[in-house]
Formats: sequence, C-alpha cells, structure tokens
Amino acid sequence: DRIKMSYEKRAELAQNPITKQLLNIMATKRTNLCLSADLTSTTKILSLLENVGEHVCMVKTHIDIIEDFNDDFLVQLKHLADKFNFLILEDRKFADIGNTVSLQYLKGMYKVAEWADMVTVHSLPGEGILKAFTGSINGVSRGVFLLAEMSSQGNLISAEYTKATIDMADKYSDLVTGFVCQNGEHIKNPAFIQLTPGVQLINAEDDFGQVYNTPETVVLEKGADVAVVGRGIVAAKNPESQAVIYKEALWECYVKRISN
Ligand code: 5FU
Repeated sequence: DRIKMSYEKRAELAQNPITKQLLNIMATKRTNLCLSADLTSTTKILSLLENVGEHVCMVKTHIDIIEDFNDDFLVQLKHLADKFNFLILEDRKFADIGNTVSLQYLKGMYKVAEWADMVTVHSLPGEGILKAFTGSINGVSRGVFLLAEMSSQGNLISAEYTKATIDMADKYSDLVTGFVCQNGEHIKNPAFIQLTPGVQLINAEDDFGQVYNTPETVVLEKGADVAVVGRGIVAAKNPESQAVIYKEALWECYVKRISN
C-alpha cells in the first residue's frame, strides 16, 4: 500500500521517469516539501530560491503572476533547479478543450512545455485534455498532476468527481505523475504521488477561503506525499529558517508514517 511504502521503494516501482526522479530527489535530499514561490518579481523569486532551494524537492510556480517576466528568468530558474536538484511544477491548472490546452502549453510567451517538468491539469473537460500533453518534450520527461480536489472552502468538486479523476489516470500512467488533492484515500497505486496544498503549521484560513492543515494532518491522516507551502514560508521574516522548520516537520511525519 502506498501509504506505508518508502519513497525509495516507490521510485523503483514508478514507470513514469519524472515520478521516479521526483521520488529519488525526495529520498536523497530527505525532503517532501514543495515551495510555492508565489511572488510577482523575478529577482524576489530567484533570491527566495537561492535561500530555500536546498530544502525542497519541488518548486511550484504561477508564471502568469510575474510582472517583469523575461526569458532570462527561465534560464536562472533552470540553473537553480540544477544547482539544488529540485523539479519545477507550473501550477497552470489547464482546463480547456485539448486543442486549446495544447496551444497554451506549447506556445504563447511562457512556452511552459520548455521549462516546466510538470504542470497541473483539471480533469473537468474529460480525458481529451490529457491528449494535449506527452510524457516527453525534446527527449526530456514531462509529467502532469491532475486536480482531484481543491483546498478552498466550498469548492464544487464532489466525491464522485474525485474518484472519476483518479480512474482517468489509469490509462495515462506514462504521463500522470499524481494528483493534487486533500485526501488521498482512493489513491492506492504507489506509482502516483499525492500533492497537497493548503499547509501551515497551525490550522487556519485566509480571507479568500483557503483552508490550511498542519503537516501532521496532511501527511499522517490524509496521505500527502508532497506538501505545498506558500505563504507559510514566503511571507515569513526568514524564509530559509522557516523552510527548514517545515521540511523537518514534514519529514518526521513521513518517517512516522512508514515506520508504524
Ligand atoms: F490546487 C490547488 C489547491 O487546491 N489549493 C491551493 O492552494 C492549488 N493551490 C495552490 O497552492 C495555490 O494556487 C497557491 O499557489 C498554493 C498555496 O499557497 P499558500 O500561500 O500556502 O496558501
């Protein structure tokens, strides 16, 4: 069962190269923390990553919130990803018909396919949306996280929708790296990664309906493999020391989870 299995073991089982790579990074760097680098200036993002990069397995971006976006930023971002050995997830939440999504993924000013190891995709339009992606671009592996649940208060995703999303991935296991969700009880396959946003050290909410759970809750009770932390780290006085606190708390929960 996925929950009790170590990341190393799961890396061996994973067929999808990007899943394998992510699980190996987690095991080697001993971190299941994903930083959500939700800042609007390229210099601020790069300096944040310079300080926090060594503590995370993945960095999540919202490329379209950046105000001074330029191609050199992508070069610097890639350089930091190599230097600190983390993967990049562009949280684009694609949600249109396959043809449009394919254009949004490959074209436009951001050319997401060229630099993002993984992207997030809504299952809402049906499985045709997955045909817009391939497991590799120019010989480099690519992955997709399907949105099976959301963290926001009152979201319209039903239990049935969540289950259908998880089932949708079965036919696309060479492409789907895992699921963005809150509760992974239906994710049985150890080759899929549960990515859970809405994480802070205390239970809380923001003014827009975001709901936060603690590392203990998300990893031990809800089955998160990777926890996404944004403002918990980004808005801290000292993001680096805060990242270490999150990294250690999350890792301790994982160790506890696989050992009892
Ligand atoms: F799919 C989801 C979701 O259900 N909840 C989220 O919060 C994605 N997110 C993203 O995680 C959201 O867009 C932010 O980028 C990040 C959470 O940031 P926070 O600052 O930790 O609330």
